[in-house]
Parts: sequence; structure tokens; C-alpha cells
Amino acid sequence: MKIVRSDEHRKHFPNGELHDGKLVRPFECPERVDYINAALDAAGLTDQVAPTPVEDALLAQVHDAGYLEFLRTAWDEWTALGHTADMIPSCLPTRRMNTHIPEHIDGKLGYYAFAAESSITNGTWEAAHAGASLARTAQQSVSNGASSAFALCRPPGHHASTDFFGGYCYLNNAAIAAQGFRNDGAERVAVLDVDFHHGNGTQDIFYGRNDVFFASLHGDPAHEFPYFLGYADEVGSGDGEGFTANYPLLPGTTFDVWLSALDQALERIADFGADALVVSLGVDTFEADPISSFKLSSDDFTTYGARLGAAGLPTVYVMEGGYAVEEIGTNAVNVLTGHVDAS
Ligand code: OKP
Ligand code: ZN
Repeated sequence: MKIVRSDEHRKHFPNGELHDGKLVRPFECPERVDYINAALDAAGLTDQVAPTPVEDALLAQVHDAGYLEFLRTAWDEWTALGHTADMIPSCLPTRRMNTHIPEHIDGKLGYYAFAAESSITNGTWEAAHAGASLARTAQQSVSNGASSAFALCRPPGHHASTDFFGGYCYLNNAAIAAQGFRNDGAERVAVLDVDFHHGNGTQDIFYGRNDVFFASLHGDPAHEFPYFLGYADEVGSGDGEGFTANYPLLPGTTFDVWLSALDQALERIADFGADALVVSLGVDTFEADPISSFKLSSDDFTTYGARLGAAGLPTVYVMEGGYAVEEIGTNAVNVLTGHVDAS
């Protein structure tokens, strides 16, 4: 398994996250990567590939041009007004309120956001862009013949859609890897999202397409973030009808139930005939995760990694969530070693 990582993620670390009515230290913090790096090294997963920058043309296939321009320039526009604190969206469009894109940076900030826990800071664009480059590089190594690769992306990406950020996500790394596979010749690509939270951004990006199949196992949105997408009756639209599969699971879900949903998702992916697989790897399904409610143990990650490896597809793992920071390395790397040992 090829490993793609960098230190650029450190440029993104907001001062606070709006959580339960308070600004708290963000759960999505740079030490997450330190623990994963240590576990990769301890497991001997050190076959590294140096990242190359993701092309603007690929970013523009996945994201809206105005949104990319906003992300690139937001901090400069904000600080030009004399602001020094992080950018926190506070006025967001809701039903019947998105007819125009405002000109004021405060208005644009809300327009391009879907949640208020995620700030934009000095360095957010650089870190997110570097993360997208890791995903693209991992995908290219697999398109060039490696059987699998892991992109240690931070910030995560699966909540970011064509034109909005939120849920700690700015650029959709998994979608960029999937589109990269298509560009490099794969006819059919599957994205399997095993993060605790529904990958609303990835689903939205591919919802009308039949060349990218999206499957997600996640906390039932009736009870869990992102609340407004990820229900079982969302199956795709137009040409994409039948190419999205959601497995919402109740808070408290145990591994046996989770694993049977995984097997159903893998069966759908096999029926689809995927040429390549992108796994949105969030390990916030762990029993001790501070913001999630599933009951997986560290050993369970090895077990399901083996299921993924046994699927036998060229596979790119893209790091998403996981907030039990001291265990995040063990849990993420257990999936990867499970995969390698079974494939
Ligand atoms: C990102 B990823 C807690 C509400 C949820 C956002 C969670 C983002 C998760 N106060 N806040 O999918 O791991
Ligand atoms: Zn998550």
C-alpha cells in the first residue's frame, strides 16, 4: 500500500469550533495526523509517494468556479476589512433565500457554507488544497498500477459539495480521487463512505451520474449530523437513479449490524462492476469517539479492512473523520493492514 502524506495540513487549525453552544477547541485537530503517522510507521506502512499538486482542471470538474475563487481569496478579503479572528459563517441562506450571491465577504461566507462549526482561517485554502493533492496523487499511483494507496488528508472532505463547505470539510478529496480515476481511464468508480457521518458532499456531487456509484454507512440523519441528507430513500436522480445507496444506522449501532450493512454495500458495488474503489475512511465509528455513537472496537477495524481488501478492487483510502485522537492511528491503520493482509 502506497502512503501519501505531508505537513501542509498544519496550516489549518481554527481557534474554536461551535459545539453545544460554546466555542471549544476543534475536535478536528492537527495531532490527529501525528497519531496516524506514528501508527503507519509502527506498522511498516512507509512505502511513500511524494505528492504532486492537484490540477486546477480537476478541481473545476468537482467544484464550482465561484466557490473555488471564494476559498482561495476569502481570508485576504476578510483581513482587508481589518478582521483578525477566524471567519465563522453566521448568516446562512435557507429555504427560498438563495437567489443571488452577495458581494460582501460576510454574505459570501454564509452563501458558501452549510454549517457554522467550521471556520476559514489563514492557511485553510493551502491545507485543503494540499489535502486534495494527496488524494489525487494516491489515485494516480493506483491508476499507474499500485494495488492500493492511502491519502492522509486533513482537513477531511466528504461534507464539502460543489459549492459549499462545512462539517470540517472544504474540498472533497474523495470526489477528487473518484473523478481522477475517471479521467485516467476507469469506466466505473465506486465511492464507499464508512465515516460515521453521511458523506453528503460526495453524494451531492455524483447524485445525477451513473459512472460513479456512491454508498454510505452512517448515523441516521434523523438523529445525527449532517441531518439534512443521507436518508435511505435517496437513491440518485436522472441518469444517477440507482447509483446512490444509503445505510442509515441508529445511534448505538454495534459491529455485527454495521458489518451486515457493509456487506450489502459491497454487494451493490460488485453488481455495479466498479473498476476502482475510493474509501472515505472515517474512524469516528469507534466506540470511544467523542462526537459519534457507534460501537466499533479497534479490532473491528481490522476485520472490516479485510472485507474491503477481499473485494479485490484497486483502492484508494482517503482519510476523513475520527476524533478519539489517541486511538485514531491504531484504528485507521488497522483498516489498512486488514486490507493488505486480505488482498
Ligand atoms: C466531520 B466528519 C457536534 C455536531 C457535529 C460536525 C461534525 C463534522 C464531522 N456538535 N459537528 O464527517 O468526521
Ligand atoms: Zn465523521
